[in-house]
Amino acid sequence: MLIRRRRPWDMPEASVTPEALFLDRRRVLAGLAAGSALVAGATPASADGLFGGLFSSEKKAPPAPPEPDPTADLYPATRNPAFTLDREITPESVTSTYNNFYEFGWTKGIWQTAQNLKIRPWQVRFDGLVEQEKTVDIDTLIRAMTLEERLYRHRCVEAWAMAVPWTGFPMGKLVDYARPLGSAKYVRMETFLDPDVAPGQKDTRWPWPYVEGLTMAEATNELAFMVTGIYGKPILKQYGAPLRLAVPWKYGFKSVKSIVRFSFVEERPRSFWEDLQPSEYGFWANVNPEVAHPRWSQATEELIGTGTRVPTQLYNGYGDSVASLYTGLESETLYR
Ligand SMILES: Nc1nc2c(c(=O)[nH]1)N[C@H]1C(S)=C(S)[C@@H](COP(=O)(O)O)O[C@H]1N2
Ligand SMILES: [Mo]
Repeated sequence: MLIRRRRPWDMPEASVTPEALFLDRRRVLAGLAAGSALVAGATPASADGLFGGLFSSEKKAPPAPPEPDPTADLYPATRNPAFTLDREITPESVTSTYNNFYEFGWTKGIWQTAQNLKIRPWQVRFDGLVEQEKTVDIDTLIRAMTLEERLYRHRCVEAWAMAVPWTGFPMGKLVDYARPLGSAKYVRMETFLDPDVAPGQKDTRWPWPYVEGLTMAEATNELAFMVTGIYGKPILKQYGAPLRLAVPWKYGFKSVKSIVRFSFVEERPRSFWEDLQPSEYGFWANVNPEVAHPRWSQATEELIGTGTRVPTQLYNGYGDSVASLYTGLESETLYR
């Protein structure tokens, strides 16, 4: 018989998201050995005592008013008719209060804590295999691009889904701007690192900063989209302002938020979730209803805010655009 005893660092079941459920034991011990302030200073009696003070905002509320944004004049951008959907857009009141952004906490209700993030000034670094490494101010970068709106599906590996109107520009344009060398095989993307504003980053059991990667072919696919806005306005902090990725044929964890660095590299980058739990989260992470996550089925998905479930689609419905990226790669773990 398997007896599962609650350890002091376990979260109460109801507030645990499947992505964060495991916390591999080696890391827990490593965190304890390192004397992580979070663990050392906590009241061991309950998980609420451990995390409640940091990650407390679960209540539903309207989105926070955006600060004056230096690029506000660029919104709303023209909708690109090539990217529309057969399902309704999820309301802003739902998507702005239901987020995964572990830098700010373990629950879906991190939107208030995320308001601590300072998004100006914001510098973006381009380095690695490029003609010339450079650091660019976010507003300079955004104004060098032509913004457009696209309606995209968004499917989390936890089997929930949304449909959102992103504003941004194709990642292919960002790759052109970076001027990578022919030897570059992957783009590695990194989120900011600042434990003073992002309490989750104080927990040394996690491999911060958040890292993700794409092959050059994926990054330059027409669907890969750099997001700067949503609902016809500059993007709010909880969605990953001021610059995030949207790769809608992949599970949501690939769509890295609040990016500060793009590195063009020869070796496949090891991403945040892959580093944490390689048996559950891989590099490719393409949506596939027939390949279950080790702990749950991916056959259906909950449409957040509607109370209904619908069948999951292969490549989240984007197979026409992306299936050819994976021919010849059948031996890889493409769907996790
Ligand atoms: N830096 C960073 N990026 C991230 C995450 C995160 O925790 N940190 N969560 C990912 C996951 S698991 C999902 S499902 C999406 C959620 O995006 P949303 O909150 O805009 O719906 O962001 C992804 N990007
Ligand atoms: Mo996710």
